[in-house]
Amino acid sequence: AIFSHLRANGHDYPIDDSVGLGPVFDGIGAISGGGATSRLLVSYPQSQREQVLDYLFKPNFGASLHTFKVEIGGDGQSTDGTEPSHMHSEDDENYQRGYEWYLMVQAKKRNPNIKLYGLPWAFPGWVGKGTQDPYKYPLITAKYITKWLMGARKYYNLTIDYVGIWNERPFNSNYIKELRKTLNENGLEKTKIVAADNHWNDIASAIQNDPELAAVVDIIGAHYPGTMSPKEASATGKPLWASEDYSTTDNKIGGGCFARIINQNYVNGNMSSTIAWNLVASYYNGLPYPNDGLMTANEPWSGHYEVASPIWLAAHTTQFAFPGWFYLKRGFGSGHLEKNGSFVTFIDPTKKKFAIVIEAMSHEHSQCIRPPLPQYSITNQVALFRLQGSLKNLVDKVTLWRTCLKFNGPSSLFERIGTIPVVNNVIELKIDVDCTYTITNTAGQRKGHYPNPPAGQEFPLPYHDDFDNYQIASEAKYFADQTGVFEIHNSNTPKHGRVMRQMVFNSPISWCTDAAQPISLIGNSDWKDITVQTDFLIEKGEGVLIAARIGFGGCNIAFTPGVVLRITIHGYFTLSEDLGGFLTIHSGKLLTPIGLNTWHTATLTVKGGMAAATFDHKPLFNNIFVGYSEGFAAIGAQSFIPVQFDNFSVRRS
Ligand code: 147
Repeated sequence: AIFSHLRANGHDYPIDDSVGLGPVFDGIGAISGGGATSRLLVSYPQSQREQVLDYLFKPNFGASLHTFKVEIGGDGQSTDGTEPSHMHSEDDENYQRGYEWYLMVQAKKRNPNIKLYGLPWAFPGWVGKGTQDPYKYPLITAKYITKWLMGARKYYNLTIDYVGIWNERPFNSNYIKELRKTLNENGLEKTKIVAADNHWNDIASAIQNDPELAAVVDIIGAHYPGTMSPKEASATGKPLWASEDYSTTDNKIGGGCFARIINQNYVNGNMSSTIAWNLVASYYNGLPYPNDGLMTANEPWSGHYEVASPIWLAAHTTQFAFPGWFYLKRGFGSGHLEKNGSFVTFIDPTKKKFAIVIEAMSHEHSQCIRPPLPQYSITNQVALFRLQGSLKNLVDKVTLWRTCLKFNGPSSLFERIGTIPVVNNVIELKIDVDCTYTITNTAGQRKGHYPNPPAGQEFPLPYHDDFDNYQIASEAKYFADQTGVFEIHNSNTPKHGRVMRQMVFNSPISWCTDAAQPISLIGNSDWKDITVQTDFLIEKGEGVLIAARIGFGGCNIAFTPGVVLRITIHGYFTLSEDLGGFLTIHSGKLLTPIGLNTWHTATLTVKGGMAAATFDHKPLFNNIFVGYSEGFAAIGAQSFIPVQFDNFSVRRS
């Protein structure tokens, strides 16, 4: 009688598996790559690096991700930089490059059940034999991708659970079949194919019209689906995933976005997995999509990082339900709330454990980067969740966890509120706007915490690196390759020890646009008055670049302004105001031709509106007016050639 009064104020929602279960839940995940999004994380001091990895991957601690998707590096620009391929050329194979291997190992170490998913953005040029088409020789591409999965198994004992086709670019049915065949021939029958990491309709209709394709595609993955999927996609009978989504600044609105799409991708679009781009924003703020991770860690020199709200909104699902559990059907445990917002119920295969995730995000506090979010309004409300079927008479209390995003004060993030009674199989919950709740009869969840990391700090100057203290084939800390790939290798001159070498000798099959000049950035996008110095050696080809005030990177790298000094083996130099070298403002002859395979030293100084340079410690020019701009320091090459760098430094001028 006491409760009948309260119930009158609430809306009734049956939580009922007696009508059958919904789809299998395939987990919540995040992407490293697409591209170079984790670049700075791997240069963190070990303790902070491990802490960040715990916030991301450790079960019952933070985001506790179920799926980890990584870029299969392709030597090309893929958003915030390039990632190295395991095969720079046809006869090259190396499984020590980059940082995705390390991250996958660390993810698995924390959670042996985490699912791994690989997807290429760019491909090395040889895969298309000089064309921009990775499907021209499907068998070559299939073998190239299969080798990456075999390398994961052989060198790291990693099983790749899912592999994709070509990020946000056309798929090719013939290639997908060839990939399946090649995987199978190499003992990778269990790896599932996700297609095609782009739109719904093209892949859905291809599957409908081609039984052989239908037989080899395991999952349809679409990007930024705006929580919707078309009938054509469901009609294939394949699991539907938001295989890339989110990409929103990791502030409270980013948290709101993530909470809303995690639930509504299922409620509206029948999707059984949501994967966020990106895992952790570990790239310079001056690069595209700053802070679009689940959290930010882009100051390896200070060790500072920020655990952001999306971590805790992920936890509302990830710490309570697991891949292999089931969604309850829409209308019987999942759906929209009466006054907007949504709820999703997960049940484990034994039908004894469950979790209900409720989000009540307002429109203005949950907009994602794309697509536009149709207008709606939401008010506080009371829900009465009525447990039926297997959940009837199962428990007399449940635990409540809550996040409330506050836009004029501190939020409460992933708080364990306590237990609430289940009375006559009804759970009553007061739902406030901009809050997310999880109700469960499971235990073990935890809001993980480490003492605050060190305070943030600007990139420290003066800066110097002789590249001697690195593993072969790794990347020098803080350098962010934007075209080409720069790796640590032994110099052919013993006194130079280890050096940084440009390793891509043909232009890649680009995902977006690579510059004609390999280039690696370092420092800060607002540096103005600096001197950049480096030793260099040209093994082959034209020339080397040393630059300051590089304005931007990412997919616009080819068009960046900057102050760029080029030195060629023929004994000439030019100074231009852009990377492309179209805006040359000064040029001249060196005192001596430099030739191949000899070490030289150059400096470029910018101060106020002026630039100056030295070559082999003698002045090259002084007081050339370059205007007032700001940007990163950089080193690079005139084209895709092998060049080496050593004793790199930046100081204030
Ligand atoms: C995606 C890419 O797959 C990611 O690598 C990353 O670039 C991410 C950033 O938001 O975006 O690509 C898209 C880029 C633009 C659109 C959609 C996806 N768009 O404009 O609709």
